Amino acid sequence: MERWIDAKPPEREGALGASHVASWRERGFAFVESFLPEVLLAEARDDALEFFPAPGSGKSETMSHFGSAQRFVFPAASEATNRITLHPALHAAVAELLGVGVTDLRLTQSDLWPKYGRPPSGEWYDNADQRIHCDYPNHTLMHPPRWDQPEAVEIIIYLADIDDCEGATAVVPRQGRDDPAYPWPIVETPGVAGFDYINDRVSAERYLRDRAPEVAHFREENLYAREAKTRYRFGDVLLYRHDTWHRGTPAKKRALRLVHNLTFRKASSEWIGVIHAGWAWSMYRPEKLMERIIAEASVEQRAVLGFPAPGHPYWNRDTVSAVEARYAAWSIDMTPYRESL
Ligand SMILES: O=C(O)CCC(=O)C(=O)O
Ligand SMILES: [Fe+2]
Repeated sequence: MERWIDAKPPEREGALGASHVASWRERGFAFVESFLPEVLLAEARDDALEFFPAPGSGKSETMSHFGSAQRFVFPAASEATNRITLHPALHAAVAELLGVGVTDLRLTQSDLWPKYGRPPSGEWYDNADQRIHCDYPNHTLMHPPRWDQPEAVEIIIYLADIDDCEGATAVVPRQGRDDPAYPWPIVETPGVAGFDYINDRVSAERYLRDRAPEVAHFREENLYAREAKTRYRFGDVLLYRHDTWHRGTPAKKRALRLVHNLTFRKASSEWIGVIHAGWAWSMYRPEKLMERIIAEASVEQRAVLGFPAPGHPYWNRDTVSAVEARYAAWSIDMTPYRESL
């Protein structure tokens, strides 16, 4: 029997509200109806449709399912995806879930991923029908701390509709402290603790049945048997965690499912890496996009990119003037930093 979860609206403008926060903290995810401007999301989708080969065009086969070949990595040529990445409503939602201020968030992922509807090939890295997993292994050097001390928020913004694309995200809602689906540490999964990394569900579970039948059994009984699928609409947002069991499921044949994937961590969790080249790397680009973004951003938005907030020990008269000199050509306003000295 398939289980489905429907997105629920945020409690009010500017706040997810207590029931979403409780869902994220206890069940491992919040599934929220679109709370970002529709026109902005539509612009991001259109930018993506312009770039990615149309399904069935014969060119989509060359496109990896993992990311956008750098095209939509922040800071991207797509202004819309940059504005989503820096959107105050998104930052407020993440801060609400983690229980910290916005200036204590750090961006560690922002990319737009295509998923083309194809039958699973069964190859180990095939992405069509993913094995159930947690995201922490390729985000952090460590292991997530205990459940009640979450460090990061993983985000999928759906830029497509399930009726057109299928390909729901399946999640395993955690049921309390003693839930057998959520033992600790989290090592019963491919790619961790010596198991080979296998993405494809059928191959991964076959491998585990062979190597570690008790692990395969645990996964079958506790994870796959309990997964519930997001009935997503355009703009809905799935917020989950590095320790939430979940997986991507096959997209509809010949469909192109677009999603914007983001991660924010707590500033203090330095062991969670930026999964892209880093936000300063693009400053070599001739168009000087990142310089402009920094100069035009708010103090909070800059902090999320790792720019020290006013009052941080980095700032003194010298550093305020030097950073001003670097960004003056884009009219940066250093007043809040200067006034905090
Ligand atoms: O595409 C999805 O719905 C989930 C993808 C996912 O979990 C992953 O690639 O780690
Ligand atoms: Fe994942």
